[in-house]
Amino acid sequence: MNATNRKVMLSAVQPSNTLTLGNLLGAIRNWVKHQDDYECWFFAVNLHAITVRQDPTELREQTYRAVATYIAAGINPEHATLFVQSQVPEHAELAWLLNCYSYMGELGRMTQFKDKSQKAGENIAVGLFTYPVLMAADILLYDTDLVPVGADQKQHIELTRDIAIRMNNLYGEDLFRVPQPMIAQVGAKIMSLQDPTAKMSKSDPDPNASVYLTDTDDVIRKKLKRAITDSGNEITDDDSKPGVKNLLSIQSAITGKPISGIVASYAGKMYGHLKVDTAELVVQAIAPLRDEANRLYEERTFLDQVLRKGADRARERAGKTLARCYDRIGLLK
Ligand code: AQP
Repeated sequence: MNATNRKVMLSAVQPSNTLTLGNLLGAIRNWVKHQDDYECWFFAVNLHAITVRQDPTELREQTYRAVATYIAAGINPEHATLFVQSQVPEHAELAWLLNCYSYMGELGRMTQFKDKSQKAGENIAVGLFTYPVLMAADILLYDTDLVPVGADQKQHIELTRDIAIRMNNLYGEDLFRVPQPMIAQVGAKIMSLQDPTAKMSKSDPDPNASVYLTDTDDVIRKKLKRAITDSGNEITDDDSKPGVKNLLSIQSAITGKPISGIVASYAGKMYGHLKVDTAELVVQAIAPLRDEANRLYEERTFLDQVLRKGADRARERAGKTLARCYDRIGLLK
């Protein structure tokens, strides 16, 4: 336990493009829900974002936009510590140490690396391979107990646990706290609107595949109307109908209603009804957040103040963990 006697929760999103409905339902909404129950650390992982090529101006702007989105979604920077990864150099420093205790074989088994390296073509950055090690450093620096993530990140948390346990065995059980993933029952995996067998991803080159948190109401309605379903017409929660299933789980994640009840309410109705209703629910969920994020995004002095305060707090905590590691490993500081 920490000074406040609350468990520690930590989570982050990459500012690699505008955040999506998947990031909101799979991650940020859960942060907001739990921010008063835990000691919270939420940040934008811009060092992770550069594992694939980024335009510098875009990266800077998307980082501000991500932070504005967290606050607009309801994260209170007075309660949770909000920061940007590159402003806390301890993350990169611990990542190097952890690299020396991580194995090529275990990193090669990460499904996200397999997916992303396929898309990267011939020149795959080493950083894409070691990305989960930086993520382990992000988590272990803050004595984290819980990491709320979408289902896609579960494997990376398991790797973090393996590295922490390995180093604790070598250097003492109190070196790292071993974290747990926290995966929501619904909304854990929102799928692409154009290929419902693939995850909705902010870096998907097809803009119609994702609902971005900056999309206007009309754009949201158009994207949902064009969402790929199948040639059938009965609305059921069936694995053979991934497009329909995705729309049902989006509705369930937004309203909190069980999928069975939503399916029952569509008896005798067509896919068109499901798409229109889902679009309206998504508009209601995104519109106020988008408008507030747009306003905050222009308030650079305020955002910089929040981030400076956040980075100071983060460095204080992270510095202690890093000093402990240097000492145990035998590195002069
Ligand atoms: N489709 C999704 N459904 C539910 N949760 C999701 N998350 C991402 N996509 C979905 C959750 O959002 C958090 C932040 O993810 P990230 O930005 O660190 O990286 P990611 O998982 O690789 O997300 P993207 O959108 O697919 O990013 P790109 O395209 O840049 O790689 C995590 O908790 C994740 O589970």
